[in-house]
Amino acid sequence: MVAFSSHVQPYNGFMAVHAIHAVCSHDCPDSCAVLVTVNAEGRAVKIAGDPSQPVTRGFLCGKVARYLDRVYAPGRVLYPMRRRPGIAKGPQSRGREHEAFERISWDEALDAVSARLRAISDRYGPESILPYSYAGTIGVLGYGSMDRRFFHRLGASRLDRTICSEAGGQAWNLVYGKKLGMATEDFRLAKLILAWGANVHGNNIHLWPFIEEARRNGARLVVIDPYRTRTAALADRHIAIRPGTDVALALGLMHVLLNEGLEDRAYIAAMTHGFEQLAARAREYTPERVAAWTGIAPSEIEQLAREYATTRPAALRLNYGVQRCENGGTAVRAIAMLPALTGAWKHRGGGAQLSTSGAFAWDKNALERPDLALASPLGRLGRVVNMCALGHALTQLDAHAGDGPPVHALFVYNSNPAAVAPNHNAVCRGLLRPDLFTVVHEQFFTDTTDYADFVLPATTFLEHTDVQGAYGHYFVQLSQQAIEPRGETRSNVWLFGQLAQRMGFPEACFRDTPEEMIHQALAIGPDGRSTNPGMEHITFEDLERQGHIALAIHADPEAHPFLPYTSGPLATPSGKIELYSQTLAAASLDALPGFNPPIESRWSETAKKYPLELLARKNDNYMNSTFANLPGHRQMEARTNQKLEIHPQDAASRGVAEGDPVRVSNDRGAIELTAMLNAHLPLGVVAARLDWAKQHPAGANVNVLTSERLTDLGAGATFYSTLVEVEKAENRE
Ligand SMILES: Nc1nc2c(c(=O)[nH]1)N[C@H]1C(S)=C(S)[C@@H](COP(=O)(O)OP(=O)(O)OC[C@H]3O[C@@H](n4cnc5c(=O)[nH]c(N)nc54)[C@H](O)[C@@H]3O)O[C@H]1N2
Ligand SMILES: Nc1nc2c(c(=O)[nH]1)N[C@H]1C(S)=C(S)[C@@H](COP(=O)(O)OP(=O)(O)OC[C@H]3O[C@@H](n4cnc5c(=O)[nH]c(N)nc54)[C@H](O)[C@@H]3O)O[C@H]1N2
Ligand code: SF4
Ligand SMILES: [Mo]
Repeated sequence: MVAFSSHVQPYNGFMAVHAIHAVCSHDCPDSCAVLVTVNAEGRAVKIAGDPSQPVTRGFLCGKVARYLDRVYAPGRVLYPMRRRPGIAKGPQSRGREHEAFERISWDEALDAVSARLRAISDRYGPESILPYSYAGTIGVLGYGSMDRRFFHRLGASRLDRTICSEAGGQAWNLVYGKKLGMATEDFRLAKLILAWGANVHGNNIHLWPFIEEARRNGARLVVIDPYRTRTAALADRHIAIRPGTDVALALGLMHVLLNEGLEDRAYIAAMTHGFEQLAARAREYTPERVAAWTGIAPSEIEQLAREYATTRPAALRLNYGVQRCENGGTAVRAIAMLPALTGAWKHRGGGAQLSTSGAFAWDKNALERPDLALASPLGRLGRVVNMCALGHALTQLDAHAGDGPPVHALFVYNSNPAAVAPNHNAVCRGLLRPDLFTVVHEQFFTDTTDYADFVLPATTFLEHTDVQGAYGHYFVQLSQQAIEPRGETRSNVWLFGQLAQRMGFPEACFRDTPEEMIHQALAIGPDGRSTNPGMEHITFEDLERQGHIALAIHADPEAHPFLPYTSGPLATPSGKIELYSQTLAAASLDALPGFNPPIESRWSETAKKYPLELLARKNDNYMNSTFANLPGHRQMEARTNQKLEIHPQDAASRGVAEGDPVRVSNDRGAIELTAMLNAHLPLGVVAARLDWAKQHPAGANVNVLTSERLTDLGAGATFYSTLVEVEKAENRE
């Protein structure tokens, strides 16, 4: 364990303390720099933001400010556990998890799990083993390194990690080639900020002070979101667009600004490809047509277009909210084109940010070692299974008949699929299969551990070392281990290294230490510096000393502000910003953005039976399903816990009043919630929150309603394209 700054001070009069530099590893754009104060007994006694980090500037969100409640929670899984003989899988042991499992040693656990995986691989082929992980930690090692090596060497199926950002990511790359965006700190220079499908206050709080600074200097904030988030409530204007209609709005804005000659011809000529084709398409999207889809008045569309095109600098914070609809890929493509038409990228404080992750060129090959698949029994990389269709993969046993065996073993880590995956009922049916072997590496007894054969104890970011980039800023940060792992908790790197050795994999890379792997991620060269593009000035020792180091593009922002997409060539086929996509044309897809209403929307046949559009939302004080088990965090969400928010008119027409129990249902499932009237919702739109299913009296969560249908680009999840009906619960037969 290496201390970042080990200044010894008196604490409580007796004990020595030191502060260690860590990084919040939760799946959040901010990747906060954290200082953990540890007392002489090795216990973390304080967690705070590191004031020296230029973006996260010394404060933490409400969830992580209470992180010690999580690390030291009485419910932590501290030891390897095996399901007791005779205890069936499923929700019936909820609340009695410690009785359903028995404690075993790590040796027993590793032996038993590796033996079972080997037997399943021998019998059904290695692709019958499916890893299931997402972003429990976004540390570079914890997210994907030793685990990938292990599963490649095994020949297991590969998971297509599409549940979050793939639609938007692919869409952005079709337009710009690479996920870059304006520097977060530069939002303070903007005069107009559009937060489009971006709950800044809830999900990206460290951008908020920069927005506030801009507003103190005269900037206006406009929020485009069907839901009145706190961000929207605090904005100068909230445009409550109907879900899934952003493509139409973006094209409508283009229509107006092109009609009025407000585009930047010089920028368009220099930097873009396909302008004439896009302009022709945009001509079809008159404000009147767009108003009919979006529910936004034509005059408001015109005003927004003029304001956006004539205010400089104009900043767009586009987040992943818009791409959780069936047409979400196209929505991101269309919105991303707006700053290309107005030339907003040219001005510091202008442009857009969806993600900054494309700037971090980690050495993924060294970390993940896809070459190890050649040594697997399969002799090649395993087939790919889309994580959004887990229910399908586990229940339709011939689903993969064409490309491999059914899934017989599921290895879950960094994720809680029995809460977060769409079509929850299908997922749970799959997890209940008696012939499915399930291992879960976790910090807590989640919804998913209810279905596990083995539960293995995982560390938190205070208990392991990692290196991290960000998708909301341009700093590389080292996260140092602050405390000894509680109980027998172990990191992802340790677990998969150990399992590989039990499987008899001879490759030396399975014995790499975290520090060696950080060197590999940075591709440290002979002179001690990283050889990754944009990181050449970074050494491990400097990271240890400073905690955070800006990427080269952001090393001296005052002298050389980063203005992405202002010079070429870009990483697109044409080398330019692609308003017309040759890639899509070649795939026989629409090369231009065009509006198609989602199948699950008010315009579809299904809406006759299920007329309400549901937003199955995240919580400001949880991280997806993380924190939902902690009483302090639940208290912070008490207002909306297990509520169904509904417009008063939609409620009245169903005889529903505030506080009534309501049944929310569709063909996939049903859940009982409590009605909460919300006049800020567009008519026909309802909202509910993601929660642990086991927190609900009937063991359900909103994902009983969401579908496994995939987005138009990137095969992503469509949580925000869900049709339901609502009735008073007493009306049930
Ligand atoms: N506190 C907190 N922070 C988080 C998370 C969390 O759960 N809690 N999750 C993290 C994760 S995993 C991610 S991916 C990021 C996501 O960050 P965001 O992209 O901000 O995530 P969402 O909350 O999914 O969506 C943002 C907003 O989009 C709106 N929206 C839904 N449908 C539409 C639509 O059709 N059009 C438009 N214009 N808006 C729409 C939603 O109402 C929501 O308020 O946040 C991260 N940060
Ligand atoms: N209805 C609905 N569903 C959604 C969303 C939504 O907005 N609405 N959002 C979707 C989105 S954007 C995302 S990204 C996904 C998120 O889905 P997940 O990535 O599954 O997110 P979490 O719910 O945060 O669960 C992460 C789990 O990893 C565990 N964990 C944390 N650190 C470690 C570690 O170091 N090792 C191991 N082994 N485990 C660890 C945590 O304890 C936690 O239980 O959810 C999706 N599901
Ligand atoms: S969840 Fe996000 S805002 Fe909160 S501490 Fe972590 S990185 Fe920072
Ligand atoms: Mo996400």
